[in-house]
Parts: sequence; structure tokens; C-alpha cells
Amino acid sequence: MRASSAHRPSLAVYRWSGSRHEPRPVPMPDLSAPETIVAIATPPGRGGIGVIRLSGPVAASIGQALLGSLPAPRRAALRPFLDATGEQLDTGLAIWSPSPHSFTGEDVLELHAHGSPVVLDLLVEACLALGARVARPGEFSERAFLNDRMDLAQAEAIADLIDAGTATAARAALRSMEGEFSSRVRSLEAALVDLRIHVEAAIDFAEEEIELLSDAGVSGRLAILRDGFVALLASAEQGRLLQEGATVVIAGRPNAGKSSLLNVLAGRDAAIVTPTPGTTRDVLRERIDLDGLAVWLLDTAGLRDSVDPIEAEGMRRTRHEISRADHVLYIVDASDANARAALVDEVAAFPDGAAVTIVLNKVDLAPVDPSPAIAVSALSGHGLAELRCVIKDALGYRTGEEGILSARRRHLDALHRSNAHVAQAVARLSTHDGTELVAEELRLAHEALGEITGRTSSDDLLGEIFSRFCIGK
Ligand SMILES: Nc1nc2c(ncn2[C@@H]2O[C@H](COP(=O)(O)OP(=O)(O)OP(=O)(O)O)[C@@H](O)[C@H]2O)c(=O)[nH]1
Ligand SMILES: [Mg+2]
Repeated sequence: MRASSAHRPSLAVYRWSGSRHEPRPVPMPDLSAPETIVAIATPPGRGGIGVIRLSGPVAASIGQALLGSLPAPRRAALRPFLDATGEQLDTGLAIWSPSPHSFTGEDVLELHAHGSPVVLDLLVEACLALGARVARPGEFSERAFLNDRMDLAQAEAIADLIDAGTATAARAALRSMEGEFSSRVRSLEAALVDLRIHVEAAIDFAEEEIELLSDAGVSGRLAILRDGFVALLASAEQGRLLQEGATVVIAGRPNAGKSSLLNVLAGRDAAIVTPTPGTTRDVLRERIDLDGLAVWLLDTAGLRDSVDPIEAEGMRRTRHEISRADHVLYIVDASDANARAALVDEVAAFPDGAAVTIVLNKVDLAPVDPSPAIAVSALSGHGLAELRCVIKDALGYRTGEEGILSARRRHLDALHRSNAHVAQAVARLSTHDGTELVAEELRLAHEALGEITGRTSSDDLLGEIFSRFCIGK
């Protein structure tokens, strides 16, 4: 078991005494034991069912008090749910999962009550009165990680599955949650460990150092390792894109057809469309599923010289969104010769590094040579399938790939750092820079990889990761 984060003992623990109206306080037996935590695991609001989750050493005594007796392990049992004084609050299913075969690895009790916020709050209060405390966000998953029930990347994948914006993103998160991403990281780690053993051994036999390294085929194995990094980085980049989604801003002059394009791509009448230039003032967001990738499309106020303060504020917001978008579609009215002529200067005024695709709209009115832009008609639907492909390409999203795994920026960062250390090891080996330096690079590469699964992660990082989970997870 890993060292767990700080645990404060609860002030009083109540154990069901047998009398229906007098909970009897009993001293807490083991102050060093983790606290028992409780949370409502289902979303706020009314629903058919609401689930309470309890985990920790006094979950058993709380269960006995609330249910009269504990059900058989891992079997759903229909029970009356009582409060701390023995009064019945509800009837529902109880599932008792004693340690270590539970989600957290601790004793876990789940109560499936009716989804009434009042009843669920009363049940939580009863658990608090009986010695539990309210769980922090992500604390159940944190305990599962600390108790070796899953590694860090798997725990993160649970949060990603819950947050998934498309079915493809959910499937990718599931694969990572089941450990596919971690096992690919571990196989790179295993190859690194193997190499480290040979390199460290060569240091111990300094006279035969060079022969030992070439006998073990160290440089060939380093090359194979680097291929492994390239392949995993490519998968992880796709996984990150799927997990995070992307933001695409639709910008251009007033009346170019930006709102019409948003509506047709979103498949609903989200934005107001009129023939009057300057219709859109606020930024409007619609989420679309682009072959499995969740994309936020932003419709914006048209850009032009204007002294109207409302329009000026709208344009300020447009520029702000352009500056932080993953991609910009710059819409031009193809039937407006002035707009086409001004295009180059307008795009040149974009912030440095902004990725822009020029989209000539209204080609139903004026057939144009689209090169190097793309020609569409929001009205007739011409060119829209191609536009979707252009957006996917621009975002670097490849469809049709089997086995995409979910991943996060933090994973990519660790992979890049580890890969850079391996590259350094290769360089030092080829220049006979000293086997110690090669060994050190490999050690650093190994350490960076370990951050992904949590083998080498600081408490600060863990706190940061789990605090972003939802309550009850
Ligand atoms: N013929 C034709 N008309 C279009 C097309 N796209 C948009 N329009 C028309 O152009 C006018 C302006 O469309 P909007 O979608 O409101 O344009 P916008 O760029 O959002 O305009 P602002 O919000 O004012 O900046 C409307 O009358 C639309 O019906 C198109 O592809 N072909
Ligand atoms: Mg508009």
C-alpha cells in the first residue's frame, strides 16, 4: 500500500446500540486508521434512484446501524434504511463489499435509495452521526489508487469516461480505464529497466565497458525503444484530443453567413440569421460531434469598422476567442468582390500563430475558384462534407483508427520528457560520452515514465489530479 495522504481522526464515532432512539457514543478505536468517508454518488437533483457510497473502517458498523445487519458480501439486498436513531428513512438496495475486494480496497457500502435529495441528505447525515465524514472530490478514486486497486492513469480515465463528450471519447476512456494505456507505458518501462540493467552492469566492469554494451545490443534496443515512444505518443496525442475536445471559431465580416454555417453544422437553428449585417453580437457556443471528436463551434460578431459601442464590444469578444481557438474558420461572402479583395489583409491581421482556414460561402450565388480556400454554401449544403474533413485535418484528428486510448496533457508531457532523455542516451552512447551519463539519462527517462502511472508522483500532483474529480467518485 502506498503512503496515504493525511488523515484526520473524526471526533466521535457512534455505534448502533440496539436501542431504537439512543445512539451510544463509543471511543474511536484506532486513531491512525483512515477516516470513513461518505458521499452522494449520483448527480444533484431528483431521480429514480440515488446512490450513497461509504468507504472506510467504520463502514461496517454504520451499515449495521442503518440496515439492522450487513447483507452478504457483494449481493444486492433489499433493506429498510434507518437513521442514527433507528427511524426508517427509506427502503432500497444495499451492497456490501468488504476489503480488499471493493472499489477503494477498503470496506465499502453502497445504498441505492430513492432519488430524493431530502432522503439522500438524511442518509448522509445518519452516516455522519455514526462516524463518517463527507468525502472530498475524487477521494474514493484516490483511495483506490493509494490502495493499489488501480494506477493513476486508470483513475484519471474514470474521470474522463464520466466527462466524455462523444461515444468515441467514452470508448477511448474505457480502454484506458481497463489498463490498455498503462500496459503500453509499462512495456516501455520494462524495456527501459532492461537497458538500465545492462548499462549499469557495464559501469561495474569498466575495462570491458564498450564490449559489454555492444554485446547486449544496447544501441539496437534503444532504437526499438524510440519507435515504441513514437507509436505511443501518436496514440496519446489522439487520446488527448478526444478527451479535451477542440474549439473552432467562426469569424468573418458581417453578413458573410457565419451564423448560417453554425446552424447547418450544428444541425439546429441555434443562431439568429437575418439579411441585416451586424445581427450577431454575443459569442454563441454549440457543441458538435465531428466523427467522435467533441468540437465547440463558436459563432461570433462580424468584424468591420464600427463606432457602435455594442458592436465594438462584440468584435472585442470575437478577437479574444480567435486568440485562444484551436482553429479559426474565416468566412467570406463569395458573391462580394470587395470582401474577396480585402481577404489577404484581413487574415494577415490575425494574431500570430492563429490557425486559419478560409471558407468561401454563398457559392450558390457566385461560382468561384476556391483554391486555396474551400467553397461552401450554408444554404444549399454544397461543400459541407469537405468542410468537416478540413476541420478534422486541421485539428489533427484521424478517424478510423482502432483502439484509441484516452490520455491527458500531463501524460503527453511525461512521454515527451522521457523520450527526450532516451534521445540523449542515444546521443551520448554514439559519442562514447561516458557510460555513467548514458545510465543517468536512462534513469531520468524511467522516472518520467513512472509519473504517468503514479509510480513516481508527488503528493502535490496527486492532490491536484483528484481534486478535479466529482464528489462521490
Ligand atoms: N444565398 C446564400 N445566402 C446565404 C448563405 N449563407 C447565408 N446566407 C444569407 O446571408 C445573410 C446573412 O447570414 P448570417 O448567417 O446571418 O450571416 P452572419 O455572418 O452571421 O452575419 P452577422 O451576424 O451579421 O455578422 C442571411 O440572409 C442568410 O440567409 C449561402 O450560402 N447562400
Ligand atoms: Mg451572425
